[in-house]
Amino acid sequence: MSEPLLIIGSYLSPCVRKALVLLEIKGVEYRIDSIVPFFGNVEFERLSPLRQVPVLVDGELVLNDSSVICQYLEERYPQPALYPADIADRARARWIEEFADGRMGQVVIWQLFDQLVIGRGVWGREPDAAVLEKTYQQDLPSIFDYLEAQLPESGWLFGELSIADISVACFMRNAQFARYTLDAGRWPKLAAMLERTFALPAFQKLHRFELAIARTPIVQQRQALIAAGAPVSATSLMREQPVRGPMSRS
Ligand SMILES: N[C@@H](CCC(=O)N[C@@H](CS)C(=O)NCC(=O)O)C(=O)O
Repeated sequence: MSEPLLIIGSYLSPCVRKALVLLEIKGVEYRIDSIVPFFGNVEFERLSPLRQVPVLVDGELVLNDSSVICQYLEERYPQPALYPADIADRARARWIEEFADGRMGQVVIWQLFDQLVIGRGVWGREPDAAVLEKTYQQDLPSIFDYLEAQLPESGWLFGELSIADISVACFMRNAQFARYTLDAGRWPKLAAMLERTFALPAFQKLHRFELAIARTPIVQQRQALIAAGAPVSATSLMREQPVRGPMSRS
């Protein structure tokens, strides 16, 4: 029997979450080494030259970048389909995924989650009030205005649930961890889409493991996940002291 797939990267990373949601919805068995990328060891750096998560290991195959990984999972495990069948919709769904990874990554992760959670938890750094102010007043609203305009009156972005809805929701989960509440009066279609996405069994299951580590010191997270019943890998690529990677904006 072949080894289950391995995902390297923390349950609290939005890009890791995207890959995990696909694995869960497609019913694929996997193990996870839930490390914060800054704590990856030399072997992690060999597998991930940018020192970023997620990494997917499938036998001899090592893949980096959540979009590359999700595309691979879709092709390797086509059912249920999570990319629209229509060619134009499929391209637009990939754009929304790119918008989430790129712009939401910049604002939700680096200007919000990093400021309020990673900065304090990993580097012992206090948030920059000016960055937070601009994030709350300008950058987040412009992202939500754009997404609100893309959404239909009801339902998912492209008819059925797709990588587009999943990608947006994965980043908004981190906004929640940074104690941000979306104004459902101002962005009602986005709020409704997120509520439906977070109610999916895959998101709910992953959220239990996210909560198990959200307020747990990094060195104790592996044990906390084992105790919570997460499919933790037999070995870990974690080191003791954090280091910044070549792409780090933290
Ligand atoms: N485009 C990449 C971005 C990956 C990424 O930025 N991952 C973050 C965690 S969400 C990370 O590893 N950050 C550490 C760093 O950039 O040094 C993807 O979609 O996988």
